[in-house]
Amino acid sequence: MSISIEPTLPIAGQKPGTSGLRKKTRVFMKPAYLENFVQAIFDGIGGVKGKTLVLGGDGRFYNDVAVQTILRMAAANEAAHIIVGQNGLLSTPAASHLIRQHQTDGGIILSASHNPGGIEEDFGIKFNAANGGPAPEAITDAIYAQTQSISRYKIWQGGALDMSQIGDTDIGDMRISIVDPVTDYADLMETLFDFPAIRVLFSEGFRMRFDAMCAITGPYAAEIFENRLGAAKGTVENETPLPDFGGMHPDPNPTWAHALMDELFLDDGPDFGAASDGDGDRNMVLGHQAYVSPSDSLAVIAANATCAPGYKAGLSGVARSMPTSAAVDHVAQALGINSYEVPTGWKFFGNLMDDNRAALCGEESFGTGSNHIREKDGLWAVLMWLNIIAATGQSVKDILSAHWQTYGRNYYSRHDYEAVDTDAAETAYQALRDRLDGLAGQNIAGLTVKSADEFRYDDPVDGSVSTGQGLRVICTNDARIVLRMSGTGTTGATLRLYLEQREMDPDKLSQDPQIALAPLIAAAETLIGFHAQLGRVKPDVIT
Ligand code: VG1
Ligand code: CO
Repeated sequence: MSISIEPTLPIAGQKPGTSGLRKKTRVFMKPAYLENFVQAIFDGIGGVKGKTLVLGGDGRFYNDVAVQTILRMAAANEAAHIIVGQNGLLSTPAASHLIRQHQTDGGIILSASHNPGGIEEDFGIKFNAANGGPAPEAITDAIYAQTQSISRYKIWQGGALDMSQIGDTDIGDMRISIVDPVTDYADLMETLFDFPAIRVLFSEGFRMRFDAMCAITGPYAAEIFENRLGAAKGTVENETPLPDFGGMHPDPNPTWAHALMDELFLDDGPDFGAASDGDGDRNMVLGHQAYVSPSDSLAVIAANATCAPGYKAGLSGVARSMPTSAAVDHVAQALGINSYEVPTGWKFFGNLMDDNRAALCGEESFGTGSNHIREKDGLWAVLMWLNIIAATGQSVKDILSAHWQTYGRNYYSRHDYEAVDTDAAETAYQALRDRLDGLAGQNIAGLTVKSADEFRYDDPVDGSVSTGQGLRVICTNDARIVLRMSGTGTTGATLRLYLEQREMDPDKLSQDPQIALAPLIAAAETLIGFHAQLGRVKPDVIT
């Protein structure tokens, strides 16, 4: 085989964000852009000589080209074995599972997740470690350092590889195993959930709609819901993954999955609805005329997980990202288990799961998962809800109301201001940051501030410290305002405002969250000035 060593120069801006490196696809298509970053991954993890990696992506535009490049670079860097999904496809949860199942040295996932795809949209790449989880900051920092000093990359010169046939092939001394992307993952789900009980539910006429949003979960969802669980054919819509996701924005939330929302709120709408994102790690859960906020979903799952065979022994602990509502904390307290609070991004849950401190984790951004893998897992969450419905015989709406009656309700909403001018966003963020120390005791638009700080995380397992993880303003009436800058956007800056208000009065548990949170929304405007300072009339996305 012929290996060439190509001279190259560092390319600015290859710093991984909340979840890998995400840029416009055209940026990734520039000469050496992908190659530099892949070589930096290899060098940043101490080389890949003799190692085994998993490789796959969500099928977005450029996935196929990038898979070829990465395979040829892995061969030139003397990797021993690459396990790759057929046609270069793997959902993020399936990739995490394969890394663990085959005990590989890690994996490379090609996705910009919930960001739109296509030549004019976004592409991304991230490295997952041997535990199956997104690389922790120590590794992403090492990769970034390599991008800043890189002088060469290695690539095998050869023709295109056929990714369509399942089986093994070799390039030089490196073995490539092309595997079915769905089967192992679907098998894992069968070990965790009560498939016979869910099958009975469907056989009795339970109606579900799953919107795969033309992204990676279509084939997984069709196999699991329709083939293995007997849901009616056509339950899964937008089933075929497309390079541009059919022009859709594959983010499962009420804004981008509005067609599904509309259907579930019809008088004769289905009993249950769900959607997933570009790479399959997010989920939105809906009942007939009921929307489950991700923070509530986490809490309900924590309270009911023992319904599912894989969790019948109980949860060792739970964890949530800082901006996620405290609803799950109240369940943890009742169960007598620990609840951990980590920064935004799934990579922070890995240590807690590896150390068996947390078995269930969640983020307000439609991410939920457990220690069955080390990524959030959209279909897992949907199956958990189906299992809970089958076990309790209750509707989603009834499960939610009962939960709030028992634990109280944490009204919650996130307001996103997207593509804000970067300097203006940084100025607004810094202005609040500068005021934090003096806020305690102040009255802001009628609310009294109890404490305010910038979140930092001291990892209890490895002692690592992560600073600058979002601004928190906590009020005396069990309310909270959080402000963060997104680390996944690719255009300007995205400011995320997180609002939370706890309500214990049993007669006030079914309000519209935007109304229940109105005083907080007003206080946030006074503090941050989205309208007054940034000229934004309303948020771009409300979840
Ligand atoms: C967002 C979410 C965060 C999530 C991340 C990756 O990050 O807020 O909770 O972990 O996306 O999800 P940010 O930095 O933009 O707020 V995915 O499904 O895009 O990998
Ligand atoms: Co995702």
